[in-house]
Amino acid sequence: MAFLKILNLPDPRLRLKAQKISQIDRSVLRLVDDLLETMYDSEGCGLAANQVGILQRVAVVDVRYKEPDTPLVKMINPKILSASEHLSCYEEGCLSVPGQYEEVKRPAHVKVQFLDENGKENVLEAHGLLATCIQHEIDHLDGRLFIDHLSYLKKESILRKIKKKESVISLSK
Ligand code: QAP
Ligand code: CO
Repeated sequence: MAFLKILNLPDPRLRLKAQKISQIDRSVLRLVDDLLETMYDSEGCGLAANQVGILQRVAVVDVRYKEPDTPLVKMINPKILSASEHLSCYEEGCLSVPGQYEEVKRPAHVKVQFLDENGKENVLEAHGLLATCIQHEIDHLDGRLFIDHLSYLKKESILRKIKKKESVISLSK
């Protein structure tokens, strides 16, 4: 396993759509393991391949620290089959947008289909934080970030803070 470098906003690769996996070979299994290791080392609860610069439809989610009865989810080619009209609200963060957190409203229940590491098709019905986190990670695979769900003003405020941080870093170099 390996720890991969996580890309931060405004890296343009976070805005690209990841490609479907056509065959689950050793490199895909390795990517799943590396994503898990990178997520745990960074104390995250979800990570998508786009965030480490790999444009393939693979993502991992583990919210067991908060919801102990949920499964560790390793998703290849995930797809939302249905989403509830009822919404729920969670404070979200993102390893690619460090230090920024905002409440995001999303469907409270989702039915998601994906391939597991054995190439077996799974259908999972998720609610609570698990449902939110799964949607957040599938968004990454489509080049979307949680800040895209915020009001214009909240999103601009976060982007401004990131720009400010960047300019401070470039001055100190
Ligand atoms: C997505 O995000 C998520 O800013 C996963 O300094 C998070 O694991 C969905 C993290 C919350 C729903 C609710 C963020 C770690 C981790 C940071 C993460 C940070 C350190 C984010
Ligand atoms: Co994220």
